[in-house]
Amino acid sequence: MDPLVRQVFSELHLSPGQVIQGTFASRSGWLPGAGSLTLPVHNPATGEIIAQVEPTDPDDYERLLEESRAIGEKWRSIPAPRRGEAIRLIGEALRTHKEALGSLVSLEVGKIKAEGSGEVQEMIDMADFSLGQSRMLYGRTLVSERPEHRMMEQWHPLGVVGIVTAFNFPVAVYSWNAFLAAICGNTVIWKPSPKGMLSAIAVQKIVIDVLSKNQFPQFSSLMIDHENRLAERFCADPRLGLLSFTGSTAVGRKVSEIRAAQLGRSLMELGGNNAVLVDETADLDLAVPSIVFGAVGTAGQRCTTTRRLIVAEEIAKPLLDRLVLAYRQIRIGHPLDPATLMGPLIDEPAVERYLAVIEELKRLGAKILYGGRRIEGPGHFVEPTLVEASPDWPLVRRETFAPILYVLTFRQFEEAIRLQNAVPQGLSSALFTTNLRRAELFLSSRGSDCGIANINIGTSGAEIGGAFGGEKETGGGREAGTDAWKNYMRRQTNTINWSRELPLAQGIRFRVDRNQPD
Ligand code: UN1
Repeated sequence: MDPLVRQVFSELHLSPGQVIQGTFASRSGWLPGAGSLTLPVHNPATGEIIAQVEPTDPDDYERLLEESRAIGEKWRSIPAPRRGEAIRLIGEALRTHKEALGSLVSLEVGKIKAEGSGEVQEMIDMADFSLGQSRMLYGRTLVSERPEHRMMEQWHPLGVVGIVTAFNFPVAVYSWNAFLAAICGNTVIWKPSPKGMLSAIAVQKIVIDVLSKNQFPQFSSLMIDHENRLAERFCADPRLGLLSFTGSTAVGRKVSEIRAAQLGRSLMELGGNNAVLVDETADLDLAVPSIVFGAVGTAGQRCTTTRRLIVAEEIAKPLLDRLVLAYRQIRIGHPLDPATLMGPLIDEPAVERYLAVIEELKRLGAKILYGGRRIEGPGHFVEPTLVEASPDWPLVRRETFAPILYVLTFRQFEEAIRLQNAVPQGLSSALFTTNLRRAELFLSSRGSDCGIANINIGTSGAEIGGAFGGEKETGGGREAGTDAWKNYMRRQTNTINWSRELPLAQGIRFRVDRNQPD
């Protein structure tokens, strides 16, 4: 085993060479899996197996649910600012292990080290944010229409919150949900993607270590699923006060239907098809690096990845020349090599989906300006691809989780906005311009229809302080910043009568004269 991997494993208490347990129940601790089944963890840059994980025994599912529910009764009776203190301590532990955890994320999902560490920083930021929020679970006092009555709103926890996360942000998305859910008084059960399970286990170990050292209840449980044997049961479980799902639109749609059928709450963060618009007044020194980071960062596997470039005809040539030059300099390689700017795709099926799109583009006669090939050798590497496309092609409307950037052009600015909005997804969007009127139009109700709309910065790399999520097929959910905490709570309206009368609302008179026996 590589010395770095050994060091990362030992710092994060993962035993190299031994099968790692993948189930943590809040009271029973780590549970053995069922029989001899183990799941390999691959390094997508080399194809090597770096660990073996024992998935959750389906027979343990009930125990996970019931223990989480039981521990929730204790957890929710701890005052919210104390719960915030638990999250602060987790944030401190994440600071200590930032480098090791960042490296593990890079090793497991192939994002470059800077992005792996950036993801852990996103968790630390979420911990700080949640600590502050734990003192701000504000309800309102309302004026009553009746004399000597007081009304107020309170927020209460939902119970057990289910969190399903995707491989591309194997740890940060847990923190968006779990840290806020926890300060709100919920317990959580986390089902990570099987392609990001080792990072999830490492995070779970950090969390439980902090909680047990500080005598806090274990609010976070983990289950590693195999072939979706537990996922369906989990998503359909009416005992979950909320199911937060991050993943593809296709799966999210199914999960949403199951939840809606039982009127259960869900929080959806699904696919994006994000565009950068560049008008003829744009500062290309800002636009070029933003487009490259947006399209190539995380090898095009972010939900916020820039997938469409919508550029004014008169500026297309200079912009594309600069982009091709920049693409040529992108160092592709092992994600832990500091010179690398783009790592591998997550697995072989992802490479096949990339190649299928390239084939489709060739059939359509598209002009590929850069890239379009797989890089032979070990690992799942492909070239970042820049291609002229037509907005009418069905593949431009789809989200392909790969570094393929479609270039479209426009003449009128209104047309650019129309193109931006003409896809089923609505996550992130950006406009590069120095024209104030266009900037404001883009952000107005006649502009971008996305949950995120930026001026002179790219589509990806959002800060946690803003609510994160999008419209249409992106699912409508908002996570992380501003008032996303309300997702994890139920609202209760209280009316308190401190008078000696019983006036009814709306002035209704309803009274029996005698209601006491003589
Ligand atoms: C995702 O790809 O699921 O804004 C999340 C960003 C990151 C989060 C991406 N902060 O790109």
